[in-house]
Amino acid sequence: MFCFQCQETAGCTGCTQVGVCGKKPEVAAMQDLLVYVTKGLSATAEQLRKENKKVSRTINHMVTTNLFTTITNANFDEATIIKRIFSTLEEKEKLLSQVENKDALPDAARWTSASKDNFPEKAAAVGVLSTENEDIRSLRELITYGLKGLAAYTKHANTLLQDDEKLDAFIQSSLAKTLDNSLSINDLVALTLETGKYGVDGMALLDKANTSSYGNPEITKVNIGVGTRPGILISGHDLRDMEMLLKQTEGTGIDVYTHSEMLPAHYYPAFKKYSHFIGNYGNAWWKQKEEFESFNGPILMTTNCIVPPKDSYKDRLYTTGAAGCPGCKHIDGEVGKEKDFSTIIEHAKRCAPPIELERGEIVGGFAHNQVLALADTVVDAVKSGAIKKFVVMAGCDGRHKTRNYYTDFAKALPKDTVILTAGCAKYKYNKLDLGAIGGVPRVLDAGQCNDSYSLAVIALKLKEVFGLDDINDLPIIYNIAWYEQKAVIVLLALLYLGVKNIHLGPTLPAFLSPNVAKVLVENFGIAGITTVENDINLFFDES
Ligand code: SF4
Ligand code: SF3
Repeated sequence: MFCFQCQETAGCTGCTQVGVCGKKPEVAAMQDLLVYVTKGLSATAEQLRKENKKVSRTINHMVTTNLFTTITNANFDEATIIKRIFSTLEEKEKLLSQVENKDALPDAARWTSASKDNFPEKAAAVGVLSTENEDIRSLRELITYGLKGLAAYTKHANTLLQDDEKLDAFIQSSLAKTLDNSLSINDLVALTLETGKYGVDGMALLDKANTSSYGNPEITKVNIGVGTRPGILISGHDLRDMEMLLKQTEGTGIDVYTHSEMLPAHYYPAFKKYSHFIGNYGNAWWKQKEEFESFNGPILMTTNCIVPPKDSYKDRLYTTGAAGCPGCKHIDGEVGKEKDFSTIIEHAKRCAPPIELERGEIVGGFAHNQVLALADTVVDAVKSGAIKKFVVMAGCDGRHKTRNYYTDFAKALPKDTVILTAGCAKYKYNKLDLGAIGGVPRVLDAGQCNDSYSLAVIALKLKEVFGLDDINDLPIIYNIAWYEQKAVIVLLALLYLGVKNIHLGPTLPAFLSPNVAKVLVENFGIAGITTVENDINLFFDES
């Protein structure tokens, strides 16, 4: 196997024996093949569009679900991935029969196999290392990972019945371009930036889907303690699953808690009416081995990040959507239909209540609508000098000790700074008592990683309010933590919006070749992180 798509890749170069995430070589191989056949399906769909034929929503959803399945920590189940490869090949054959100019298609569109016995050999031939030129490989992977993140956000929007054909067509044509040997480095750099543009569109679509379904997030105090009844813990990013679970558990005597990236569900008005929606249990995804153990009840993983579970609670772990884990029960669903969570609810009734980890409250809900409602207060605080800088610390959390940098960095920030966050990166500092400035908390949590979109909307609004021509003239520092591929699309979206000098850590992506890294450094001022002391000096001397 060879995988280097996430920040925790072995030795900062690539996982070759087994994933640091727990991904086994056979699963890695089937993921590589699923990406390949999805590219083949996309190239075929792209050709059909060129021939003015319609591509169905089923195909669009298949592409996004397949890509989502291969995101870090989303799906460890080889059998599910093989099933997806077969159904993708089947759909592709149907499309292929409608293509007039088959000569225009790449090998990936022509390859098929009726038996899975051929899969390992093909997978070995089409993995990341099959592109020999390291710069082309780097750009192809950067684009593919950005598209994986974009596909995940698109799928969430699709689940809430929001589709954007242009977005799907872009995802598919770009996947096809990653197979095209005639594209130059410059072409691929341009495609990388275009991916960022669609990243903004994808996050905007999801924002519309979430807020039109559940209202605009508002300032909310979230309980981090526990109740006395058995509970179900729900994690991941899918708000439609959240809604269905809350509805189906109402009046059953079962409480519902969020974990990790599902915490922002508490900020939505539509979910506040459920009295059995108790609070958030625990921390970011990587602490689940201890926290799922002590939760005592069943856990529903709607998306990444899954840590392959311990036997002691494996029977309590359920997956749905693109998520999957061998030995865990999967709840199927269809867009527009209600899923049936009754097995999980019945399971919860047999369980003990959760063990208390902590007590208290955390505050969040500072997505664009809420922050813009506070705009006068915020602008006055900036004008009076009470707030000197905003520090965007959005992104992902992870298990490596080096990430304690972000806790120390948050603590070391001058008291006249405000942290803008989104994603599970927040768990590194959202329980610190960092205080408030004129009633505005010093940590403003917009929501999930996709709500980084909110941070961009806020920045653009501030630019307008202060009458600036350039987003980079705002008193905003970007010190972003990344881990998986959703953070890649967030990064590309920020680059597209013209944001410069983003610091990315705890390490730069292994998939950036020295030349590609140089392009990002020279054109966008992308940089890594060093020590808290150095970085604080750097950020606060710059102005
Ligand atoms: Fe390694 Fe990350 Fe790939 Fe898992 S997802 S195999 S940790 S690079
Ligand atoms: Fe976290 Fe996986 Fe990225 Fe949505 S849950 S931010 S790491």
